[in-house]
Formats: sequence, C-alpha cells, structure tokens
Amino acid sequence: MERADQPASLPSLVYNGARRVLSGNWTGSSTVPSRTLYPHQWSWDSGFIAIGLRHLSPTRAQRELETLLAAQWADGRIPHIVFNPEVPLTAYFPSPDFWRSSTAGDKSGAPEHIETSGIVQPPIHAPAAWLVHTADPEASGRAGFLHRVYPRLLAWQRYLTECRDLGGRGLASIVHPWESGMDNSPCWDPPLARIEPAAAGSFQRADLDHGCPADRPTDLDYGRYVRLAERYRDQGYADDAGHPFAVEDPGVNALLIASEHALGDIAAAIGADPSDHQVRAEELTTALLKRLWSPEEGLFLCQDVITGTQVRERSAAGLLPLIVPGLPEDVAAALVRTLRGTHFGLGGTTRLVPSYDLTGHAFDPARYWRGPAWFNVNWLLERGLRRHGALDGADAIRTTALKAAVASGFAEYVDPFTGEARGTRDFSWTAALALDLLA
Ligand code: 9YW
Repeated sequence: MERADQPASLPSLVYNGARRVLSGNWTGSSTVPSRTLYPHQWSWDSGFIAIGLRHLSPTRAQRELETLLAAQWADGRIPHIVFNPEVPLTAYFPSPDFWRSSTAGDKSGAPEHIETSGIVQPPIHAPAAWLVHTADPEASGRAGFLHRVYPRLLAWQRYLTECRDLGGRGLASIVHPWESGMDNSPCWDPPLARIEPAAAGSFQRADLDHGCPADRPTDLDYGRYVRLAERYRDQGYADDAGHPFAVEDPGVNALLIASEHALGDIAAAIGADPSDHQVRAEELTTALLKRLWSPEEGLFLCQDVITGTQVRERSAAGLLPLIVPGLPEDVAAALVRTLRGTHFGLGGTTRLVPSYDLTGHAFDPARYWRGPAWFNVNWLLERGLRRHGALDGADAIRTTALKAAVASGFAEYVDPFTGEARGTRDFSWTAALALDLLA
C-alpha cells in the first residue's frame, strides 16, 4: 500500500493514468485515438488499444475489435477509419463525404450503413485478437470470441496476401502512405514525388486546429495524400485498376507474418487446422528476407513496386521484422546491432527508438514520422528484442517507455533524445501499450 505522503510509484502512475485515458476515450463500443485530433475509430490503433484494454476488461477489448470488424468490406479489407456519425464532418479531414465508401466502394463490397475510409492500415488485428483471448481464455471461450473473429481475420489476411500482392512477389503492397501508419516517413518521399498534389485550396485540413504545424506533415504532403486517395476512390477502390503508388513496406509485411502465426494459434484453439497458416507464414518470411533484407545496411528496406527499386532510407519500419517468429538468428542479431548503432542510438544517444535514421538527411526530432519516437513502434521492438533474447535492450525500452508515457501525459509521440512530449496528449495507444508493458 502506498501512503498518502509518499510519491506514487511508477507502476501506479502508469496504471491509473492509462486507465483514465482509456476510459475518457471510450465511446461505448470502441476507443478514439484522441478526443481532439482523431475523433473516430482507427484500425491499427484499435488493435494496440485492445492489447492494453485486455488488462482492464477483456470484454471491452473484444468489443473494441469486433466493432472494427463490423465495418469490414466484402473483399476482406478492414478500413483504416470507421466514422462515428455523431461527430461533425468538420472535425476531421478527410471526412466521410470525401471517402464516400457506401457509394464509391460498392464494387469492393463496402458496408452500406457505416461510413469508412477506403484504404487500410497495418494488420495488427490477429495478434491483438489472440492476446485478448489469452487474457481470459475461459471467458473468451464461453463468449465464442475466437470463433466469431477468425473468419473475418482470415478474410482480411487474404485481402492483403492476394489483392495486395501488387508486385507478384509474395508480399503485400501499400497504395497510400497512410496505409503504412507512418504517414510522412521519408521512405515515401521518392515514390510520392511522382504524384501531382491536389490544389492547396481544394481541401481544408482539420489537423492543424489541434496540432502544432511543426509536429505535423506539410501542406505539400497533404496535397499528395489527397490526390492519391481521390484517385483510388474514383476507381471504386478497385485494386486491379492500377496504382500510381505501390510500395512493399517491411513493417506492414512483418505484421502480416505475425498475423499468419496468430491465425495459426487461433485456428488451433478453435479446433481448425493451423497447418496452412504455418506454411504461409514460412513463405511470407522467405519472401520478406529475399525481397527486402539489406545485409549491407543490417536493415529491411522498402521496395518501390512501380519503379522496381529499393528506397534507400533507414526507417524504424525496417527494424520491425524483429517481431517475426523464426527470423534467422543472424538477421535478428544484425537488426539488434543496427538498433544500437549510430542510426537509431538505442542505449546510447536516444531514450526511445526514433522513427527514422538519426543521421538521415530528412531527420527532424519533432515532425511526426520523420524522427520522433512512437510508443507502438517501441512496444513492437521491445517484444521483438525479448523474443530474440536481447533482454537488456528490451528492459531499457520498457523502463524508458513507462517513464516517458507518464512524464509526457501519454503523448502521441516524443522527442527521441529528451522524451519531451509532441503531438496530442492522452493518446490511447500510448496508454494501452504502457499498460501492457506493465503487465
Ligand atoms: C492522420 C490515429 C492515426 C494513426 C496513424 C498516424 C495518424 C492519421 O493518426 O494518422 O490523420 O494523419 O500516423 O498511424 O493510426 O492515431
């Protein structure tokens, strides 16, 4: 028991703070990433949020995922945003009247009665569903949770492995920078430079009403994001009608492999045959290593599918394959060396792993995915380091992330050197993943 006159311990500050953030951001059926900046449901946020929520309420964590899955399209895609009809259109851009999913996406089987975006985000959902189940397997079994989500998660996986294998190389491509979850990563600069931006006056950003411009993407970035999304919408969100932007991202593909493994666990738990998932996980891992591994860099690199060239930028996404079960030990060891080296500075110059190369030409410790440290990336790396036995690195991230989460007011991202808060505060996945690190 802590005494009233004693300072609260770090675990209790994390637990109480995270609980407050997650309750405040709960809408009754899902959790908004942030009440101000992101007032709807986001796909990969909900996965991370469910992973943390399971420690407070496994039932609510199930609900979080099932609310998202209820907005799944008939082609299997899980949209990156599910819009809350009660929120005014001006609160977030691009709003439902931009995406027009219920009409423009009818060929791809968008839901009729829920408005969503038409693009996707990284597939964290099968691992999240599995972790939510393990929080209370008996109650999950009684509720039939895994039986209900498995077919939907399977359709989502096959959408990515089949409709999105745009390079025909056995990996999934993203068709918009937002699909990586790392919106303005310098990795997108070369493929995005080919896109003619939408005219500045043709759309109105809402993010700058709540965020500092120096912490956010530029207007030029937004013009290109808008142009790409409009084009995809105008082709009915079809994937066989050509894409001007198609990139194989190692972060997305690492999560795709982790998902195939999680689907295997789920299949086995509900009495289905897991062997197809095991085979596919191996095939995906082989393709990831063959296509995206750079032994010279000790890092996975993105591949621009349109030009057939490697994107020579070092991003934290290239470290995320550390989470892949069965990654060859020499590759894992090289990734750990890269994490500790001059480009990412773990255990040396940085407090948390930056989103982009510290020595890179585009590095900026304040601007979104061009340098700041994000809690979801650090959580994934903590898990990966632990998986590969690099326990001191995992422990260092864990301790620093817990302190930084509390000290920053559960910030969206932080300066990687100082831990100073950036972006919005009371951010849901920061709270949820701190809670999970505590467990
Ligand atoms: C936006 C909600 C989302 C995250 C993304 C992050 C940001 C949305 O916020 O994108 O409007 O720019 O980049 O990863 O899911 O938290």
